[in-house]
Amino acid sequence: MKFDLKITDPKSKARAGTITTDHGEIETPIFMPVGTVGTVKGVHQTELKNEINPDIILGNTYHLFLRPGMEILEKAGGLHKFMNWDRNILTDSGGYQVYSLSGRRKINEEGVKFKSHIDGSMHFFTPENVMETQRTIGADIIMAFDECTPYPCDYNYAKRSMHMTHRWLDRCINHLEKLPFKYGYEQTFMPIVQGSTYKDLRRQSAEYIANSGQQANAIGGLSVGEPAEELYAMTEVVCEVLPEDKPRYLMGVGTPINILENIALGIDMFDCVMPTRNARNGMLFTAHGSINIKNKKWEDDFSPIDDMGITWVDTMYSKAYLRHLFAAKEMLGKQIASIHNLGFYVWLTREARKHILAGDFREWKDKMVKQMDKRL
Ligand code: PRF
Repeated sequence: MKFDLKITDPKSKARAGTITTDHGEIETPIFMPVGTVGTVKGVHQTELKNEINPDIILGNTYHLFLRPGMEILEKAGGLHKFMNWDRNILTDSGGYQVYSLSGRRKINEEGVKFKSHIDGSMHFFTPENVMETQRTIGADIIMAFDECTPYPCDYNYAKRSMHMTHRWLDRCINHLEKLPFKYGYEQTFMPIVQGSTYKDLRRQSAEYIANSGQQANAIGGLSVGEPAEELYAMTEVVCEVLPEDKPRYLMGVGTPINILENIALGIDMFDCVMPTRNARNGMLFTAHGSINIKNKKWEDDFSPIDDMGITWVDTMYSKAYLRHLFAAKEMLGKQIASIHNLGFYVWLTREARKHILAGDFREWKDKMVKQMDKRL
């Protein structure tokens, strides 16, 4: 992987860059649509590629490990071939997904024992076997196995957990050295900063992660219920420590406003289920605020879903029609809303990049944050 930092914004810490991998270029800042089980929910690969047009999507080790399982993915020749996606893929390690299984998992120094949400079977993830699994899935970027702490989190727990995440990182790195790439292209490994909402722990963790000398770095443990101010405060201290010349990925963030504010603090990569999950519940994001399409007020509004939207669904269908599809519980409604929201998120990060390159990012960001903070 190569990262060219093209420009940094003089009035904020925003950056524009290009990551190059064996599956092509990723222009940053970037939003990565989430494709948990090898599908971006409700969106065909052709629509994803031609309409939404992201340079990279996400997959999840936890889900793919349980189903279809590693035997099938290995036979398929990896996830790219299995799902017919020839651009970049990043896989999360399962650190967050098993954390979300609270009550169905047990963490100790060795790893995490958990119960499958599918059939109740028991499994054990360790830093070592998660690296093996990610080799088999074959994403271009693979994540360290970490513990994502809850919010709020007791200081001593956060500290102990952070140190364990650091020890797990060393185990991931040691083990990866013994595991060759499986499919003829390179995989870039990303370590993850933890430390809950404590500045001293965040700084310490960022130093540990930076010193591990990997080609890109991630920040985890945020967007787990803390107020936005705490999220921004943590991003800020971590970005002061992480090296400038490597990409920074803020995991699982967030709303369109969270994304712009974190770009201003120096983040390059984002992912979140919000655009697709909220779409399935009838919530649309636009440049002028969010829309609950199930609301009665849209019943006879025959204007386009979003006349500024970048995808064909935005002007093809009216708000009244989309509202009707949700009322009738038709699956096309969820599909249209998913395409719209993903198109909007990808557009937003592309626009941010344009404004960083043009030198007016701060002004544009402040205007957009105000505009998007509305319910239409
Ligand atoms: N760790 C991992 N994946 C994640 C997170 C984390 O802390 C988060 C935090 N919001 C999202 N996804 N491995």
